Amino acid sequence: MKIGIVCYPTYGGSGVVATELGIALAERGHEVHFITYEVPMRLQQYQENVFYHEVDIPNYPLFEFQLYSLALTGKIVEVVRYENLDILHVHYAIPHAISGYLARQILHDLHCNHTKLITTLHGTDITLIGLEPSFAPLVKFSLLHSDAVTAVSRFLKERTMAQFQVEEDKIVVIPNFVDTNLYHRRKNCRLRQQVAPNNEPILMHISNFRPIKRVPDTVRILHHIRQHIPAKLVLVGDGPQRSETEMLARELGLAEDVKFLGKHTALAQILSAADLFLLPSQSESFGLAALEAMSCGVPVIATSAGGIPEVVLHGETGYLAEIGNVERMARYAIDLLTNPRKWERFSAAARRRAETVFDKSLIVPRYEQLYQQVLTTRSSIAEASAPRVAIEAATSE
Ligand code: GMT
Repeated sequence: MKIGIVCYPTYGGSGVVATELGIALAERGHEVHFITYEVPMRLQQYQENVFYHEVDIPNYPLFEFQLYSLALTGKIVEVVRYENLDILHVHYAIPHAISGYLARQILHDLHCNHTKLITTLHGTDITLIGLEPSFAPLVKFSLLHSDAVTAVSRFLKERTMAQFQVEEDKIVVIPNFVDTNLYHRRKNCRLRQQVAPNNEPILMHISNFRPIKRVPDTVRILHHIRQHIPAKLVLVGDGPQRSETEMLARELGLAEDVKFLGKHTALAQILSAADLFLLPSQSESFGLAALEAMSCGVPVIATSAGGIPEVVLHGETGYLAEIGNVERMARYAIDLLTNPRKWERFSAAARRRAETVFDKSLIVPRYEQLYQQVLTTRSSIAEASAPRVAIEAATSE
């Protein structure tokens, strides 16, 4: 198949999943065209069957705000038309699903109407930004007019159905995946020796440091743990809450025990240094970073927010606590860190769950099947008979 992938290329789970999916599809012999405004972060090497089309966003004095969605639409039209794509797979509803829909309407007028539109929902496009009154009707419209919609967890599917009154059979759950051959625990990790010279246990967190991740809670958890046992915390990534988190570490006298590594791509090596992964999020549709940690044999201590319980099994591959309950998360961490046999059991179970449930060899074929399925059904866009009632309902919410 010839597949176009639209995603946010920079830091963020949706772009990571979209890029890894594109690479995996290319490895399976499909021709994959990425349409993004920057080379996707995880697409740093030459890859057979992969092509990259940059969205050029024109600057003009009249446009006080850049017209990304329209520039993207124009690029999609060009690529679909001249590369003759079968599938256009957009990741993150806003504005990608709308740009995809608009592009397809334009292509229809150009007598190019065989391409199917798939939308994958990742999380905040439904749970946060998608709720904005100015965006909600657009999200609903784009879901109704996609040939297929996927969600990365059951939680996200249910939330979407409830929020946008979308029919159950409109959304297919295809969970995120990990390459367990790449994400495995490496021995003799140098980071470990640098951060914990006295072999202290290492807690780790990886994210884009947005408020929804509650990164300062990782420092509060360390603070509680250190009242009982020594430990270090490694924070990977960058974003709005980094300064606040650094300040908190200094205030609590933990500046020497918290290492901020900044943004990194060599996550499998870095994760190999960790004894526990912390994910104290306020909301999380899936928690890809937790899955990558589990694949490296790192048990996860997280909140029970959103789709996290679908990934991390409480009492088996990690522990879950209420949002903000840093004392409880610290107690769980101490329990695992002071009980080596239990830690070994959790570590092995985490790795096994990644291998047997979320390995890319199990999940990527599910996208291929979905593509095949939509390719054999009639195009829905040509009719353009939008279910008006549903759209009006979303507008009035
Ligand atoms: O939260 C992020 O790190 C970025 C965000 C995105 O859409 O780029 O991530 C969402 O998608 C990821 C991949 O599907 C999920 O693993 C994350 O749970 C989800 N984030 C939230 O729901 C907050």
